[in-house]
Amino acid sequence: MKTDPPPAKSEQLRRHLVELLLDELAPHAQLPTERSLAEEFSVSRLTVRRVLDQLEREGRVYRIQGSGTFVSEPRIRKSVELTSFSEDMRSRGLRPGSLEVSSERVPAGADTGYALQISPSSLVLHIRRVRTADDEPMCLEHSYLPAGLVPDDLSPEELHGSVYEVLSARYGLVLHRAEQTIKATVLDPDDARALDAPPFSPAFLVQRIGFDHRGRAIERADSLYRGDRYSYQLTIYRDP
Ligand code: 16G
Repeated sequence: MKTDPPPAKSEQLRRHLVELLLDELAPHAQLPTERSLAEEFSVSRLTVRRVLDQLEREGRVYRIQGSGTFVSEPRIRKSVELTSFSEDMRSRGLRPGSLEVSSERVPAGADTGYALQISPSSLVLHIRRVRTADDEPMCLEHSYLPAGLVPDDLSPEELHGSVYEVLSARYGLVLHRAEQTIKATVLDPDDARALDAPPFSPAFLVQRIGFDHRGRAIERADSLYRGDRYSYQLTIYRDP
């Protein structure tokens, strides 16, 4: 029987380092020295350097001259993860809540139907909530879920807590990807009252269409955040 030849030593070294980076070393931890890697894998230091150059180009490690090679930060930081309001607030050390909760089944209409890939006359569950952080109004949320995927109504307690947790526990619906647009806007008097903010004060409108693993659109949402209480933090990278 023909077997594949063993990978070249430089490839073995590369695989070993990638495993170390993925499983063992924390961001900013130092990698073994070039000399010890060269000895361990019986390769020249030039070979080690080439493998490290490649990892550096991929953004997996960074080097500090005279000090050594270190593990880079992971590319996706918490702040750009696809989170729910509840997770977002908890990660900031705040207690999430909801006020003025209502839900009703209504026809999707043209825009929501288009976003959710259903006909305008199909029903959606429209959930409206004022979301709070440590009891302070932060965000006014309108969420539209296809009634075909969410056949039962949510109880008042469920609507006050995390809707994403209910969707996952009850229907196995889990957001995998979302398309999101952030716009600057001002609060009209009704929205300002709900958010306990002055009329026409600045706000962010974040519009989300969320998809599950199968690519089905499972939510369209408009979240209106008070501009004085909320900041949107992104960590962005330039390709190496
Ligand atoms: C976030 C989502 C909103 C979703 C909600 C669920 C944005 C812009 N919007 O507010 O679409 O309905 O989380 O939060 O991120 P929950 O699980 O705490 O109810």
